[in-house]
Amino acid sequence: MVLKEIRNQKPIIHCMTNYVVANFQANGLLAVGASPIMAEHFEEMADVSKITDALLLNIGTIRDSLCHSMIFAGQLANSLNKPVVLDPVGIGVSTFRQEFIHALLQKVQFTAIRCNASELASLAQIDCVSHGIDAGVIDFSVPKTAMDVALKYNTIVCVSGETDYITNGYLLSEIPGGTKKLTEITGAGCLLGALCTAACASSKDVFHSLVHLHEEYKNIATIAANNCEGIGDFQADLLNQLKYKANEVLS
Ligand code: ATP
Ligand code: TZP
Ligand code: MG
Ligand code: MG
Repeated sequence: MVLKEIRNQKPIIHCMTNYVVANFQANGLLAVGASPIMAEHFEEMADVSKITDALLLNIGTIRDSLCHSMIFAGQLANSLNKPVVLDPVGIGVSTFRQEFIHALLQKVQFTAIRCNASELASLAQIDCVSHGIDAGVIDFSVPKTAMDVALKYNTIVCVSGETDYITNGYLLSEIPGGTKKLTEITGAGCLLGALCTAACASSKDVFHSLVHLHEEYKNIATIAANNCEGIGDFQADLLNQLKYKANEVLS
């Protein structure tokens, strides 16, 4: 249903994102009927915030100019009551990323934070060694920590992995399943973050929309994995399946 809502609403999604996945995110958003716009310059944030329905802040390849633009865009979206989603990619990798994200969390109210388990640990200031930008060994309770972070920042926390956890601090959904092939391509998490942003823009019941989105994403990925031998084909078929699913729920 969440994909139907996105298709009906056709939200314009402002993605401030990393250069690794920008194209994949744009194609994934188009596949479900949303309209992506990638825009970063500080001077255009005011105009862009007026014409977009939701904002994604993904710090995967963060740099100076983007820091200022992200804070400004986040505050503009807050003042216009438009949803803002944070993907704190690799927050634990550098002190710079940690300090930037903690500053951002003081200045911008997020509708949802989407992350992997190591990124969740950094948000909660729990010691956890990540594997570069990927999740490392997890020796803490992911659902409990996600609930704590959701309460602390008054937001919805979506943690991805073999099992996904979605919580607003009070309600908690666990979503098993999916395919390991999702871990073999870059951008599976970042695309999910872009789709979360579209879901936030398209539904009044954001929590349940995010739960359904995570379920549908795992299901779609499983279909794509069964269709494909290699990861190149898998990445392309993930986009195909997103579009098929979004169209199927329309009819
Ligand atoms: P990482 O940087 O650690 O790869 P990410 O930001 O790419 O994290 P993932 O945790 O890989 O995000 O999540 C992306 C998608 O992959 C989600 O739909 C998640 O449910 C799925 N996923 C991740 N790991 C597994 C797994 N072991 N089995 C099944 N699905 C998985
Ligand atoms: N380096 C910086 S951002 C990025 C890489 C490889 C993409 C990460 O995407 P994902 O969705 O977390 O795999
Ligand atoms: Mg991944
Ligand atoms: Mg990620």
